[in-house]
Amino acid sequence: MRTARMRSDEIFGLLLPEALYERPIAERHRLIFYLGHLETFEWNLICGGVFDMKSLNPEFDRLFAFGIDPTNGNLPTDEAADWPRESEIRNYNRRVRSAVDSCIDQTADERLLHVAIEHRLMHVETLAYLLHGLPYSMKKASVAEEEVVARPFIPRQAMVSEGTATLGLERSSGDFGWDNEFDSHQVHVPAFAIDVYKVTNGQFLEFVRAGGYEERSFWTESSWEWITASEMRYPKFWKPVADGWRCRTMFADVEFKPFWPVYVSHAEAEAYCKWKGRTMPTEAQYHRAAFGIPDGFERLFPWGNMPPQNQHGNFDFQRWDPAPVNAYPAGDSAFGIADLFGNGWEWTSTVFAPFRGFQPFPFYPGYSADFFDGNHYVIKGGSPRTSALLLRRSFRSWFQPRYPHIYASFRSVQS
Ligand code: AVJ
Ligand code: FE
Repeated sequence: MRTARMRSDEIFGLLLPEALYERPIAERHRLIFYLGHLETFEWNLICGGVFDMKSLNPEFDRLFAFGIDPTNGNLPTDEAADWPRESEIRNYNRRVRSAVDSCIDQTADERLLHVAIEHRLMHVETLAYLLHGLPYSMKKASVAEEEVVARPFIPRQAMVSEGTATLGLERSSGDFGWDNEFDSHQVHVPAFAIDVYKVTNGQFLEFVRAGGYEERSFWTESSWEWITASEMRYPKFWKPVADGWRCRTMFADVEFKPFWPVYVSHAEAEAYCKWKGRTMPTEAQYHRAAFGIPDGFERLFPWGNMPPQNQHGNFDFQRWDPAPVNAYPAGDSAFGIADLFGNGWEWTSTVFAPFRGFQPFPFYPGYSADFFDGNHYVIKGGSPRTSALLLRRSFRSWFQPRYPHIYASFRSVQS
């Protein structure tokens, strides 16, 4: 919890004070909401939820309780002035933190502590992508990041032999997992070919140049509606300039990075695959490619059973931005596939749905169940801003298909 708080303090520390009341992504709350949300969530879950402690601020306990998911175009209509002052929230946060600390040792159900910590860490990533799109002038001076130079490579596909993928987490393991990670089960996966590297900016540029955003047949009906209405013509993380493109990183616009993974929405990734005559991997294909080995056994991590270390991938806050797709060979899976954990989440073609045996947490019933609506897709892996704590095989995240703001990459498969 101490480390997680350090991470969330760090990200709020990047903002100049006036930026706190901005709403950089229309479908999400203003940044100020998240300043209260992390502590309120923990208060409601533990101090209020388990210990029935007397509220420090009943209004805040409600105001900051839940984030929003963009549903049927209903965007928040609030104004900056509707929100409490920063100092009031920071004051409340200080008191909540010490209340949470006083409860931690006495909380019998350890899952609540995992939920609190992982919830905070997930929002540290949410905050990173929310801040990403802000004008650079709203952020404090950046930390200079060492460039990872790309070694030459040739994009290719690898064969993944037929086999079994274990999805989910065994209840009897006693390991923590969110409600959507249970039950564990096996899926038979026929042989397929998959991109060894994530699709790069350079490859995606070929799609853009080929008129991919103007060709109706690459898009589903709702995606086509979306790109025409929003006039999307290129990935959100790119910036058009007179002689080509630049990349929008956390702290600056930089030269185009052809060997970085492209970050795009599910809809754009799907259109690219359609153009290539391929598909996106299913959740089970991702598992087989990442954790399978040719003769049948499975690993805990793509690289083996060793816990994550920096050389295994671009995750756990090592960097703010991507690295070339072949920068972490120590992280390759048994099939020789690169970057399956880190350097960008990976879109799958699997609609987010419960596994057989799913049971919502009684203390947080809506965490997953609110999103079993057929309009969210599973993402796997992790990004540069994903804590190593979340890098477990069974961890699943999900987003709507036309949400271009997250650190999500993809690769294509051929069945
Ligand atoms: C699991 C990352 C999709 O950000 O909407 C945070 C995590 N849920 N607070 C999200 C979450 C409630 C969730 N994701
Ligand atoms: Fe939340």
